[in-house]
Amino acid sequence: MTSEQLAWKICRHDVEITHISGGSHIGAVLSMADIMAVLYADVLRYRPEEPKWEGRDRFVLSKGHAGAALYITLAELGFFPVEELLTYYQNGSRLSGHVSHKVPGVDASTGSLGHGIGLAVGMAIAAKQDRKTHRVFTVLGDGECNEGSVWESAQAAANFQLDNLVAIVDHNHMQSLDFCERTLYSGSLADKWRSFGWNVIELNGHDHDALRAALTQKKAGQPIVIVAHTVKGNRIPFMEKDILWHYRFPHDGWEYDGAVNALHACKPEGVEDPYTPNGIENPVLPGPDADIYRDHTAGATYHPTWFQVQEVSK
Ligand SMILES: Cc1ncc(C[n+]2csc(CCOP(=O)(O)OP(=O)(O)O)c2C)c(N)n1
Ligand SMILES: [Mg+2]
Repeated sequence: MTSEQLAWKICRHDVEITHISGGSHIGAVLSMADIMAVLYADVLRYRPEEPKWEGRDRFVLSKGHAGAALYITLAELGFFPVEELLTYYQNGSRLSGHVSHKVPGVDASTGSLGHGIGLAVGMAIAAKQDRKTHRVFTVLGDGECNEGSVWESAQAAANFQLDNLVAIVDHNHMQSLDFCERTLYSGSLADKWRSFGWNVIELNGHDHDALRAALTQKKAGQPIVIVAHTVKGNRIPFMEKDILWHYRFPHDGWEYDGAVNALHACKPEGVEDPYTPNGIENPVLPGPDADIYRDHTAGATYHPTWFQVQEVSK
């Protein structure tokens, strides 16, 4: 499967399993689908039939609320049956909303923001001490970077010269209730990581070629951080940059139908939709009172003019 196909599959399953379960974090998954797809299609070393294989690269989803992105990826790659995805967020399922290490292929349980990167740093130190050649990758949220523990970890990684560690920050400018810049503005993320001694690469987090090139780089003696500029809710226009879709799930009617058809409008060649193979005929359309028309971000203007958001916050 190509990274483009895998990315689309992540989005399609995401719509389905949040819809069925009434579970959260659809926007956070859509934001990082391309990052996960390039990592697992082209970069990480792993063996689905042997999830604990010693030589595997480690992956920690520090923004553990987007667990569906990891579960879907692992299922699509054969770590466990794809049909199990339909149990996501349900009572008794091992596919808990926040990532669980009980799922084959998951290296660490996460969900308490600010903790995953510390685990990744520990894994990278251990690999060096044991003279192992695997690498450690972790994905953080930009809101998560408000956590002090992120910066303790960043400091330690630079101090221990962890060139086997790669952090990717999903820089979508949003967290759970508002823009990052209006919640706790803390300056340029790239500058901050640079000042903590990391090798910083900034790129478009939806550009697979740029991601591939960056994720395969190595610089002796320095950890790498990729500040990936992304759009929360990417690929589904009515969800993009709308904070509502941090927690909301696609309800029956125009929300689900519209999400499915938005994905069908950008479906790559050679990929099958396991739920609605041809999209939805005669989709329900939003009525005049639909939430889609409401402004959920109090009039703030988003990227590329997001600096205006800082003005609002002063
Ligand atoms: C320590 C901690 N505090 C609060 C939360 C609740 N929470 C879940 S997601 C989220 C926002 C995260 O924003 P960001 O890191 O930017 O992730 P995004 O969804 O935008 O990728 C918050 C505050 C949490 N999971 N952990
Ligand atoms: Mg964010």
